[in-house]
Amino acid sequence: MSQEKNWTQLWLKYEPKKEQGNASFFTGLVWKGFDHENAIIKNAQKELINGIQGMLGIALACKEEDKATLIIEKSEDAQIKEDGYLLKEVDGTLTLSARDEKGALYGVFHILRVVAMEKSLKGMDALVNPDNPLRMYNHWDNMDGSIERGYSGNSFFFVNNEVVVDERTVDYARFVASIGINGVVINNVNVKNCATWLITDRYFEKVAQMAEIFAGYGIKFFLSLNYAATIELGGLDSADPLDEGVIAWWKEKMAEVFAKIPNLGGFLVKADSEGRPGPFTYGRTQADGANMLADIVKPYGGIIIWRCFVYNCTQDWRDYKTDRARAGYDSFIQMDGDYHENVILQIKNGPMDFQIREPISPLLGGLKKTNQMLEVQLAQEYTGHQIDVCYLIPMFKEVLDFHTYCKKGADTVADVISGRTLGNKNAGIAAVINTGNDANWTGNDLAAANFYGFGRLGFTTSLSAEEILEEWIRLSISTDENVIDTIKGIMLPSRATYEKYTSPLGIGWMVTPNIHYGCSVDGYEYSCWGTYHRADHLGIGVDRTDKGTGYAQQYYEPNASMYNNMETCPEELLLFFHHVPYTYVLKTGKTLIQHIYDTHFEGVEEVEQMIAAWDSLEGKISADTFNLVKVRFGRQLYNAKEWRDQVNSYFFRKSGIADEKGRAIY
Ligand code: GCW
Repeated sequence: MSQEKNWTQLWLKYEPKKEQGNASFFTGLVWKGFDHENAIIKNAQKELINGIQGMLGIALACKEEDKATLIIEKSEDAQIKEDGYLLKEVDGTLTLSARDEKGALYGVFHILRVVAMEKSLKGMDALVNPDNPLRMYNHWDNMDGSIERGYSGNSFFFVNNEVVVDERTVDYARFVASIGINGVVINNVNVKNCATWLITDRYFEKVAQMAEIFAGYGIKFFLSLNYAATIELGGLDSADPLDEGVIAWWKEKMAEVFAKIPNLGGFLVKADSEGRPGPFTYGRTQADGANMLADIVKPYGGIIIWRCFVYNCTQDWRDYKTDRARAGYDSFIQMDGDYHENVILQIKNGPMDFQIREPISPLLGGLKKTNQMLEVQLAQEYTGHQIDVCYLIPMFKEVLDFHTYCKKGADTVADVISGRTLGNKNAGIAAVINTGNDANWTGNDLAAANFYGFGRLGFTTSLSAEEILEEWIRLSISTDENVIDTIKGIMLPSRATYEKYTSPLGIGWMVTPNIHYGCSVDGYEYSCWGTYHRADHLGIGVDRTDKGTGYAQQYYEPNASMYNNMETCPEELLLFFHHVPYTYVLKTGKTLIQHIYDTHFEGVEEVEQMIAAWDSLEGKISADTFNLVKVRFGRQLYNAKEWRDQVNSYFFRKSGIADEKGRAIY
């Protein structure tokens, strides 16, 4: 941490490193074909110099060509795609070839990463093209400084309804660029109050400054838009997407906004969702709304990212027909093919809302003619608030690997969102980020693995969750093998552990309403949110088969039949799709009720093991990290025990069936 900064440098620490034979590559640097005045190139050069100075103590200088040991060149090589690079070592010279400035920047970060991990650059031969065209972070930051679902302090973008641009903005841009992120939405999708005014001259100056900093790191700047701005800003009485007056207002507004914010990539829109206005209010479709805005931003190269999180949040719990899980698909599928080329539909990974376990949204790949983007959540809203450790990359891997059966040979979610399925460019992956102005950025130091990992995964989808985790540990915590193994042992299974002590077999939602931390089995059972477990004295689960809500039929075959049948439904999702008797025997030979008891006891035991493993790191890692995480582990254990005892007692009381092992249930 540099002296004047009260925040850490995460995975870009640039502290002294073992040289591993790498020093010889940094005696003579030669740039070829790139413009030295280009902001991205300047930043790449600065990063390289600082990094190599910090890690190897070498003052990297530009030399004549015959003394080159590191060449960074602009290349037309067809195998190198947009944002991609080729890194190759031949006879002691390392060459980084890139098609564009961003590729050069990403390649520089690759070099720095290898040095920081204390690995060797010798024999390097890596062609790295990004898998996803758009790789975005979505901030849910409010202009008063609060963060919706933020667990790491306040916003570093906004304070007291003002936009903040400072050294931290620059560090943020460096961090996200270093992991390949190329788009950032800075404000909450729930656009209210001052945030509606971000597209006015009240904020243009600061917003444009931030956008320019981002541009220097290859990051497009995006804003969340208030769909009803015509009313709230424009003084019109409508936001009807087909209304001439509404269209004219937006045309004038967008001309102004794109002129004032040159690096603007476009907008993210949450409409007709959770009280936000939208086209449905005017009897129009989601496509009408998205296309209207998209047509208007098109001349400026802008895109409209339109969220699909549309559902009835005023449901009656007595109603067994309405199924929130169906809503996204039902609201968007009919218009497949009607969305214009610069609209991207952004779809949450699951049909409900970022639970620890959900099936993959059937809209992903369900749409066959529409640009799609996957939305995941790093902010641990339902997965432990960055108090509990929950490494989420394994879950995102499952999502990406899922076969939708939308197209032979290119049907995984990864295929769909990368553009491989449809051959489209407007596609990609977005995450609701888990950062705030805490010194360590993510509240729990270990939650930074998700911050780091999402970017790496978005760039290179084939990386395994373990590889990504190991990189992050080496860069952020220690290169000591013993430490690495210990932290891997804690974090790799942490999602499974969290799942064990919380809600069983895909049912979700047994959380404290509103805050979403801690157990409340019936907290949402009689609510308006469409989030029910339907437990009675005989069994639990929601019938989403063809005899129930019909949600399973939203998938292509063979998925539809697989989910429809209790015997073939993957057991981790059993209660999502079926209402199952407590006495039903699972593939393990255990009854459902015994499975619930066992997993809840195991979950707590696993947290205890994690804590013992963490304690063994005392003195081997930074004391700050050790102590901070230790405190959170204490809170996690308390939380896990509450979950265990409340869930087990609840089902014991409902079912009257005792635990076979006679453990304490209340
Ligand atoms: O899960 C819900 C959250 C809301 C959030 C919403 C969304 C930004 O509880 O806080 O609003 O999802 O994704 O729009």
